[in-house]
Amino acid sequence: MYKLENYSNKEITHLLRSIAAVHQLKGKNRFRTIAYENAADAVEHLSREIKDVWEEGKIYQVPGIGEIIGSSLNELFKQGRSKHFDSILAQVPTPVFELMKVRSIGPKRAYKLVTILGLDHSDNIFTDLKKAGEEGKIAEIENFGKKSEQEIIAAINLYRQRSAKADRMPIPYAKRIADEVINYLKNHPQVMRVDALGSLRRWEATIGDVDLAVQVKREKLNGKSYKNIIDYFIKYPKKIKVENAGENKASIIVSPNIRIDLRIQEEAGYGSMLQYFTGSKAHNIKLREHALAEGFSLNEYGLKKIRSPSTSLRTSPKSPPQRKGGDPRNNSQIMEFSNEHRLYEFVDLQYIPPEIREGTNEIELAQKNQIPKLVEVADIKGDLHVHSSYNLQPSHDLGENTYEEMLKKAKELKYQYLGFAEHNPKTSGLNEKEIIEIMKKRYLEIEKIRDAEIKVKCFIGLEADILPDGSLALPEKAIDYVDYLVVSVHSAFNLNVKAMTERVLKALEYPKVKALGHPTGRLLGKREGFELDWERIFNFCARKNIALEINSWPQRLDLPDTLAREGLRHEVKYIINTDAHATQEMEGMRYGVSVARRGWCGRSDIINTLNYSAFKKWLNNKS
Ligand code: DGT
Ligand code: CA
Ligand code: CA
Ligand code: ZN
Repeated sequence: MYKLENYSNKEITHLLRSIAAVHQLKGKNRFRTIAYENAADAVEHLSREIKDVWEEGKIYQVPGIGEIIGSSLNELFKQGRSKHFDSILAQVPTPVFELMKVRSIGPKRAYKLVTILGLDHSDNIFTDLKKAGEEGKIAEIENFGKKSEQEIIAAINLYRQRSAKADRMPIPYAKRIADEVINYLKNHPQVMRVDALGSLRRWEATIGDVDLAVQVKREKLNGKSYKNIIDYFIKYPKKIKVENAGENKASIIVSPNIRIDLRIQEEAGYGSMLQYFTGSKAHNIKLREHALAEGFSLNEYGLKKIRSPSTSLRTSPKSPPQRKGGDPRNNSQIMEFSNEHRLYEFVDLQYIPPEIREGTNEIELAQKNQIPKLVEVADIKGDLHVHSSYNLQPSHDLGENTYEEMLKKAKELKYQYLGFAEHNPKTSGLNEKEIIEIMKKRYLEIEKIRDAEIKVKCFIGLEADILPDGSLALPEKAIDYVDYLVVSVHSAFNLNVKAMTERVLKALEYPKVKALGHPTGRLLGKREGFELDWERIFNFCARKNIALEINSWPQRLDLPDTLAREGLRHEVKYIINTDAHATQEMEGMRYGVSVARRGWCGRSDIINTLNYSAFKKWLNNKS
C-alpha cells in the first residue's frame, strides 16, 4: 500500500504525481494526467504547508486544486486515507511510485522495470534494481540497453546520496515553522524571551534542525525547575513526536518533520548560551582558541580565567561582567554573560553578527576592528524583479496581482521604487511583430500608472530568457519598450562551464541588461546550480556596471552566500530581489538580505539601496 507519514508538501506532491502517473500509464484520460500534474506542481511551489492551508479551509484557493482533488485531499487529511486516491493507486504496483522519486526515471520506465524484473518490494526497490543492473538484467529489457543500464545505476547512486544528505529545509520554510513555535512559547507566563540559535540564527540558506533558546523569568520559577516550560513545549499542538525531554532542554519533531531543539536558561547566563549554541562549530572552535590565548576557557556557561593572558596584555582594564560565586556545575569561578555583545567585548573582539560566524576569517578581522557594517532590510529602497498578473503571454508563469496592487504593497514596504519584470512573451506561437506590439502595449499601460502613482515610482523591466546559444528570447526592437532587462537561464542547465560562461556573457552584452537573474539556477534540495567561470563573470559585470541578482525566492537564495563574498573582491554590485509572483511574496526580501549579509555585503555593495534618482541614474548609464 502507498505509504504516507507526515502529509508534508513533498509527500502530497509525490502522491499527486503518482496518481498522474497511473492515469498516464493506463492511458485512459490525458486531461486527468494533466490535472494531477498541475495540482502537484502547485503544491510543490506553495510557500506554505498544504495541510495548514486545508486547516484554514482555503484548499480550493490553491490553483490547480478543483473539486475532485480537493475533496479527496479533504478526506485524506481528515481520515488519513482517501478511498478515491487509494482506488487509483491500487492499479499500479507501489514500487513504481517509489522508483519515480529518481527524477530521471519517468513513470513508463519505472513501470517496465518493476513489472518485467518482478521487483515487488517498495522498501528495497533501489537495492533490488541496482543489483539487477549490476547483473546486466536491465540492459536485456527491450529499449533499455547497456547505456541506460549504467545511467540508471548512476541515477540511483545520486538519489541515495541526496537523500542521505537528508532533507535540509530552505530557511524560509523552517523559519515559518520556527516562528509558530516561538509564538507558542512566548505565551507561557514564565517565558521572558525566545531566540533562534544555530543555523536559523545565522540565516543559513538551508536548515538541518531548528534550535531555540528560552529565557525564563526567575521570580516566577518555583525553585529551580524548568519543568513547567518543558511540559508545555512537548505539548506543542503540531508535535509529531517527543525525542527527549530533560531538565533544561528538550527536543520534539514537528509537522512536517522538522526537529526543534529547545534550551532553557536564566537571564544571567543567557548571553553565553546564545553565543555557544549559535555556532557555527567552526566559529566556536576559533573563538575558543582566541579566548585561550587571552587566558580564558569558553563553554556554554561562560568564560573561566585559566591564567594571565600570555601575549596581548589588556591595556585598559575592562569592567568584568557580573560575577557569580561558583557555578553549580563547576567549583572554580565562571563568568556568566547575560549579553552576547559583552562576551565578545570581554575577549577583545568587535561584535560579530551571527550571519558571518562561519569560521572563515571573522575572528582575525574582529581583532582588528574590521568587521564591516552589513546591509539591512531597512536599507533596501526597491524591488526590481516582481511578476504581475499583466498578461503579456509570458513564456513562464504570470503573477497573481495587478501593477496597482503591487505598487500598493511596495508602498507598505516603504520602497521608493518598484520594477516590474514579467517573463518575456513566449516565442512560439507569436511572431516578432506581435511580440513588439505586446511589449509596446504593456509599456503604454505602465506609463499611465507611472504618472498617476506619486509615492512609489516604477520602472519597466522584463525577465528575458537566455537561450542556449546566449541570445535573448526577445526581439531587439522590443527592448525599446523597457527601462531595463533582467536576463536569466531557465533551460539547458547541463552545458559545460565554458559553454555556459560564453552563453551568459553573450546575453549580458545586450542593451539595457542591468542584472543577471538567479545566477546559478540552483533549486535548494532539487537542483545544484550550474558552474560558471565566476572570475570572468564578476569582472565583466563590474566593468559593465551590471548587477548580479541575489534572488530571495525560498528555493533559490541565489547567488549563494559564499559566491557573493567572492564577488566583492572583484567589486561587483548586487541587486536583491524577491522574484515575487504575488504581493505577499514581496515580503521575502529579508531572505535575500540575509544571503547578502552572509556574503559580507554592506549597504554600498547593494545597488537597490540607492535612492530613486541615484538608482535611475545607475539604470541609465550602462557603458
Ligand atoms: P544545522 O542544524 O545542520 O542546520 O546546523 P546548526 O549549526 O544549527 O547545528 P546544530 O543544530 O547541530 O547545533 C547548533 C549549534 O550548537 C551549532 O552551530 C554549534 C553549537 N554547538 C556547540 N557545541 C556543540 C556540540 O557539542 N554539539 C552540537 N551538535 N552542537 C554544538
Ligand atoms: Ca540546527
Ligand atoms: Ca540542533
Ligand atoms: Zn526567473
